[in-house]
Amino acid sequence: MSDGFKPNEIRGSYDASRMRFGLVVSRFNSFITERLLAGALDALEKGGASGEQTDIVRVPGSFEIPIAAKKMAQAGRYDAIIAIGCVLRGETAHFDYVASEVARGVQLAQMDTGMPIIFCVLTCDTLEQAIDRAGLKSGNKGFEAGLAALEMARLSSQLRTAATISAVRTRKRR
Ligand code: INI
Repeated sequence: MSDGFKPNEIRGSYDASRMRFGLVVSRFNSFITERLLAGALDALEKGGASGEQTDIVRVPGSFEIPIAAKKMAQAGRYDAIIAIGCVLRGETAHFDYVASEVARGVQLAQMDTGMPIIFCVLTCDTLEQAIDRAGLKSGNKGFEAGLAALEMARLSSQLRTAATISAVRTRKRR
């Protein structure tokens, strides 16, 4: 690659100014999800988001996260959404259904709507593992999700602008 070859690089940042965020939080295993929520809000606040720019929506369990997240995305009010839940493996097969459907549903919702939906749903074998990921040994996955939301909100905005610029360039070349 020659020194003169300088591709354009498009990236997000952690700057939340003028950005709106939605958080959908499962009440099931609230001992964990409330800690993840606190971590996510901490990251958003550090990025410069204000309370007025941020909405929290509560749902009964992780299985209900995708439908709520999709409706929030369709409302067109947010720049990014964070989905927060905690699925713990119990004695039944319920875990596998809930864990796989919430992951699939969130991915479908973001692909259908084009809205970044950050996946902050813990799927753990034990409560101890979940506690570790909700602020103890392994940091707070909610905080990491907050950072990802900041970055993806800004990146989406950059990509909208980049698409506009390239459309204008193409029109000029014609
Ligand atoms: N919901 C969770 O968020 N985590 C779980 O661990 C869980 N388990 O194990 O049952 C769970 N179940 C409830 C489920 O998400 C729905 O709310 C319920 O099935 C009603 O649709």
